[in-house]
Amino acid sequence: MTLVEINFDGIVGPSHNYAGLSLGNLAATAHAGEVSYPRAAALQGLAKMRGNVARGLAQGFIVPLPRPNSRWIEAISADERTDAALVAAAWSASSMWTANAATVSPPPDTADGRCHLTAANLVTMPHRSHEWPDTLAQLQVMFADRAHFAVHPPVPPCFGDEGAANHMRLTSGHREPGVEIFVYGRSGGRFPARQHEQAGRAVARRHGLDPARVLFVEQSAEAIEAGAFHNDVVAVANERVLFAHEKAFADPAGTHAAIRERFPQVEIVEVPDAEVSLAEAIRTYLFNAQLVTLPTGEMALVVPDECCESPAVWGWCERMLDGNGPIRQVVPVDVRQSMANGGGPACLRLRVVADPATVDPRFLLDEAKATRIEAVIAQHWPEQIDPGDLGSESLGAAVRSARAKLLETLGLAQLT
Ligand code: SUG
Repeated sequence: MTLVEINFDGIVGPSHNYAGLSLGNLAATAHAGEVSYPRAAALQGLAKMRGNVARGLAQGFIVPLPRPNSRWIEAISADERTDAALVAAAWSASSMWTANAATVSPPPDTADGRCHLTAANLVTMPHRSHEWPDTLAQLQVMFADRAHFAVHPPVPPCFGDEGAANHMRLTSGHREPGVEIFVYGRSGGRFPARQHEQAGRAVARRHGLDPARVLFVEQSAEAIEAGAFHNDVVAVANERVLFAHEKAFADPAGTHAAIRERFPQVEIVEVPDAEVSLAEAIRTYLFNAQLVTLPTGEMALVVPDECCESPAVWGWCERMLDGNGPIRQVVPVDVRQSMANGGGPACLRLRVVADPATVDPRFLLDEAKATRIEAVIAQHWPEQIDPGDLGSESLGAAVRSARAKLLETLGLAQLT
């Protein structure tokens, strides 16, 4: 068994649009009503994946879910079909942010030595609440090898669960046992707290995690209030490193102490608010970065281009690189179409520690397959969508047929 971290990116779907559906997600709200560019969005996402393949990292993907979701819209009464927000919810390409697809516990952490995945219920936002049945079905195909994977349905909908976006893992190496940190928010503020504490606890139990190597940490209310609707907007972990904003957690000192107690080797790279304000961190998505270990053993931070354009953020990155901290490279990528909906490089990927040989190979990416996917996107993805077009029959047909072409190319017609 060769366990490695595989990043499964969401291929941006052909219905990518800006409908302003996520209260508390400041970027999505600010861009509501703008024209989107699905083809450019999907090509940006694919270029990010290719960059990581070129860096020697294992890369996979998750295909877009069927949109518009006719099953869901048919469950809604005829009158409501004319409600623009419900129509937009049925058309949303939000499954592209695969960090919200599931929570993943790698084999070294679980009681039965399998990799456990629990699909997220995403109940807080209506447009995301109908993702899970198709996500679950796809995960079951991707990880059909029952000797190595256990794929679970979501936790009960009374507990909002947004998946890996609120989950971090610290370990001396991906194939070693880790400490899993489940971050949750408390409701009562201006914006919804999308991750419920009990959801994390239920996931930890069903994954068979050792209670001595699990932590439940409260996200700071100030961070949620400032637009950090998921913890991965203000913190990210990779192997022994935790990279976080000073105001990410409700009790930073207590959180650091609890982490050190369970994992003394941790290196905490904390960005002070005085150097990069919470608002600037959220605007640029510095923490919604992919913190990855390169084949050389060095760590790189794959950040959105927006970080380079911020004097405060880029200045901080340069000072970090001048020092002798554990993060040795900062790699900017252009994912602007996704960023405008509040989704950075880290939102676009689900991390799974597994032996690639045990994963359905149709979901693994190499350069030749990237070229085939690129051709389908270039030929079939709509060039642009005005939110006023959502609901149109001709656009619906174009979106369905674009997805069908992709599935056909990948040998995944069974997901139709
Ligand atoms: O759930 N945006 C997504 C962004 C998800 C980012 N994921 C992570 N942080 N892991 C969300 O808020 C906007 C859709 C719209 O408004 O049309 C949206 O769903």
